[in-house]
Amino acid sequence: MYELLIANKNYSSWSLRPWVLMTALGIPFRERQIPFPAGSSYATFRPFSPTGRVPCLSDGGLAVWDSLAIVEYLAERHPGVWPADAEARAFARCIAAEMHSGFTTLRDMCGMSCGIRVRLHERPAALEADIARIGEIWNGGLTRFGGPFLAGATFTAADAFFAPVVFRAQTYGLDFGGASSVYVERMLALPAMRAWYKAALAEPWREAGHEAETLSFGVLTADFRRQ
Ligand SMILES: N[C@@H](CCC(=O)N[C@@H](CS)C(=O)NCC(=O)O)C(=O)O
Repeated sequence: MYELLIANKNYSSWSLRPWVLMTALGIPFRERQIPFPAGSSYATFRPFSPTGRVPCLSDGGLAVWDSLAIVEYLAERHPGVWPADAEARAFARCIAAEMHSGFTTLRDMCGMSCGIRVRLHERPAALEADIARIGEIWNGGLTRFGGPFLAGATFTAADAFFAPVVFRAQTYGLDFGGASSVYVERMLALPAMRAWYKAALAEPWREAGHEAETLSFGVLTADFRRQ
């Protein structure tokens, strides 16, 4: 059986992608969760992951690291990872790749922290540009392929890649315009997303670096995590 190495569900946006995809698609796997240590996590993850980062999928003795490579590995073995329709599949791959390599301001200023709510101090132009582009992607996909997911009728890797943005929308009160708030609600209601969120709230761990980074960009307005 696959084993998926992940870190804290509260913080680890990259871990969320393959986890939510495999859970939503019913691909069986065993979860190995190792919380972020204080400071550098390289030594902690390196025994299991060649980059010293998470996520990392283990299939027998084979390690597959990096969320995009994991998704492609799974796509070779399981139906439904990418849309069946060629046009929708091209779109899904484009937006997943765009998410994978872009949106650095959103990532930096709005780190994923599922269980808290934050009011940002400011929204600089670069953040507004990331928000506008995500709105364009989401509304474009929903319109072009008819929804209810980004590339059509079924949840695919495209939705998995934007799942961390859905939690960021909830944490930071971000609105991506048009039908995006309906998409956010739909994603938050998915059983796989609810399971991740519930587990994130129950985690006892806090990592000082993640906490400090989030609070450098905004004010904490609520904390629903186990105290
Ligand atoms: N491109 C990688 C990024 C993985 C990544 O940066 N993961 C974070 C956790 S969300 C990590 O392991 N950080 C530990 C570190 O940077 O030391 C992927 O898609 O899997």
